[in-house]
Amino acid sequence: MAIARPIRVLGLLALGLWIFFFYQVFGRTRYPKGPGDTLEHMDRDPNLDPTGEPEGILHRVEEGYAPGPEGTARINATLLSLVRNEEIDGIVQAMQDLERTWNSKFNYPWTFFNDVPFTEEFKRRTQAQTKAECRYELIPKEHWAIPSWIDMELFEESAKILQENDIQYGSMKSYHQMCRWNSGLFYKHPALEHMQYYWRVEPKVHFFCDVDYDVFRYMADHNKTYGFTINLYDAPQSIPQLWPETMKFIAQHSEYLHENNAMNWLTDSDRRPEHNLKANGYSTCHFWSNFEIADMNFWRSQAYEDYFNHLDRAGGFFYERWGDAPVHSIALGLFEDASKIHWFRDIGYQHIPYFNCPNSPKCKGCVTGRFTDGESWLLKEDCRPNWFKFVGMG
Ligand SMILES: Nc1nc2c(ncn2[C@@H]2O[C@H](COP(=O)(O)OP(=O)(O)OP(=O)(O)O)[C@@H](O)[C@H]2O)c(=O)[nH]1
Ligand SMILES: [Mg+2]
Repeated sequence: MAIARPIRVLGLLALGLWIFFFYQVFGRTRYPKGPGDTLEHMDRDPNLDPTGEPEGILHRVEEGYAPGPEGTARINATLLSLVRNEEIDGIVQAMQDLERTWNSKFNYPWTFFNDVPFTEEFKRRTQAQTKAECRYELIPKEHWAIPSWIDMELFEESAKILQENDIQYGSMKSYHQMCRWNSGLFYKHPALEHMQYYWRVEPKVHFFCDVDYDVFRYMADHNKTYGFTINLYDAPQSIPQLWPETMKFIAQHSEYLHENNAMNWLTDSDRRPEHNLKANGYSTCHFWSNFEIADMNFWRSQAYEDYFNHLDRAGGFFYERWGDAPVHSIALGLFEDASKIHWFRDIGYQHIPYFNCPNSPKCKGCVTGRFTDGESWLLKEDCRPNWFKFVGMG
């Protein structure tokens, strides 16, 4: 019996819809659901181990952390945020998380930076989130401006290539300026002249775990330079000349290499050989710098100053999209004692789409050991196992 053509078409359409429906429900690789999801990428995820506070001396609230001059237990340190007026909701949310889990106990000041003046609304709403002092600082023009030696035509051409390679924000001028400022200028702002440590906070990030000790004094007491939570691979197309330029610098300044450096970590080519290849010798693994707790004396050292100036002159902050994360990470990996780099495994953290979520009763709102809540391909961006292997944890 012949079936009329419109009916056949409808039948086929219905069948197609059913196949699509079943594929959506059962067929697609779903995003990772929780504990153990990243295990295929490493033998054992340390985030699944019960996590407590770090060992050694810890300074607690009882020692005197009230807001104002009574808070004498505080050291020279600040929470630090480069942020736009339009991001007010995002920074308020991030402040609420960090105040709830940590700073309402320790009352470290917040310092906000912007390339344009902060609005009164921004000041009012951010100050309302904390008992601690808030400072609002304008970035000097000469710190933000694109350097005179950058050829803007070449920048525009390069931006097109970055865009073709799907490099996020590659053609956005201000993004390049932001990366350069975060790499080599923020700690030169007069408002930070007397500050030694900072904790960098971005809008919309989340903090999940109660932290009951002074993390800045932890850094000082344990002689730590840099603290991180997440390690990621970078897009090699954003930094093809970063490692070659770094090698040129090292050839001229071998005296800056630390004897206990992390060169083996920086140059790993076992886990993602094609990344190392495309980045010309650098694994692209870096400390994800939207979270960092660090000692600015390292950035102020002669080694880092010379390194930053070398990179700045080479132009890659504009002709490529060198981020402050790989720049900071490479400098730390080469010029610092690797034992001064600390994984803050106990600080539950999220910047979309990645997490650090420890196994601890102090944490709420994240899934223990979950690395991402995005698509499953994001898992391969995880390079924490490289660091764990390097420091002998994995
Ligand atoms: N004042 C100011 N802040 C900026 C500018 N560009 C970026 N920032 C801040 O710099 C930080 C990093 O910028 P983001 O846009 O978050 O960059 P990202 O983290 O790589 O990208 P996302 O995945 O979109 O978060 C954030 O704290 C921003 O608020 C700018 O032009 N002016
Ligand atoms: Mg961000």
